[in-house]
Amino acid sequence: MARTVARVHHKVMEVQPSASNKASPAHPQQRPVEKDCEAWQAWLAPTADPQSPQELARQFVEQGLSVLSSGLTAEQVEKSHEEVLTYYDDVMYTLNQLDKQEDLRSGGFTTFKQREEGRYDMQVPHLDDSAAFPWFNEKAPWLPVVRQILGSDCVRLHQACILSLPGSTRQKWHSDGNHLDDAFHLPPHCINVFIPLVDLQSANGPTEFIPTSQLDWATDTPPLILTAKAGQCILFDHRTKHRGLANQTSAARPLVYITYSKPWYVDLNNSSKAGYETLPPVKQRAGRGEKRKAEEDPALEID
Ligand SMILES: O=C(O)CCC(=O)C(=O)O
Repeated sequence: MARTVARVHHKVMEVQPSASNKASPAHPQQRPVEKDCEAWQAWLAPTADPQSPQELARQFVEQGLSVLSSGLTAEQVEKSHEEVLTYYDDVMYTLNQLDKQEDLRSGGFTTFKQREEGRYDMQVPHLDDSAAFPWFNEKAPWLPVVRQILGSDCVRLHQACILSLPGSTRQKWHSDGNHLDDAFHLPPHCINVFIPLVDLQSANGPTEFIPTSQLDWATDTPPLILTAKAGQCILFDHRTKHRGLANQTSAARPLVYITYSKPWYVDLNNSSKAGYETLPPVKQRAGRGEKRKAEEDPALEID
């Protein structure tokens, strides 16, 4: 078989280290294509059943990503959104109380990291609670697609939320994991599912992907910005090139992600705790949920 894959590309070997963070040298003339999930699927396979696990797995293997438009319900999104932002507020409150804001700015903690200014990668403990959040656990609507791609013995490696705050900037292009072989293109071994908890639009910084880059890192396929609705799911191969865009709005953009892999895979890059302190016990503020609602809706009165 012909060599189709370039070596090792992952978070710790990001490309495009341009000082000004301008367009990637790998895609100098390529304007991104912006599509909502349904439009992208209709373009990929106008006659296929867009939600069937088989068709989504086929698109995933071909493109390096696929979308499940019927993801979480509005109620599930709302409860998850509230949990994520409340947890973020509690962590910030705790760090302020302990005067540990500087530790966060210099990288963060094992379970709460600062990726770049204003972009946090935080494990939200309660989301692992199957009784409270079954849709992120054994009732996750994307599981049939994940199993179709990785096999029925696949395992869940990790769950967290990327919170991109107003003013966060565009990331560098990167992938989340390496190819496992230098010479042969192997089937997917690790995938991420992104579940935005707000509607994604150009202004609040959706994730930009390079379809087919899991096959060829230097492909000239134009970048794709999927303006997924809250609760729709984007599944992508760990080897697919992507980056989060800048959040130019005044609202946070939370995006839950869950990583699944073949049972034998150990994700050394993303699971490393080396160099990070443990997050101190998180203190809950009095009236936490009510306080946030009141901030969002000044007409709402609280005691
Ligand atoms: O924020 C995003 O849209 C993507 C984040 C991401 O890819 C990362 O932090 O590795």
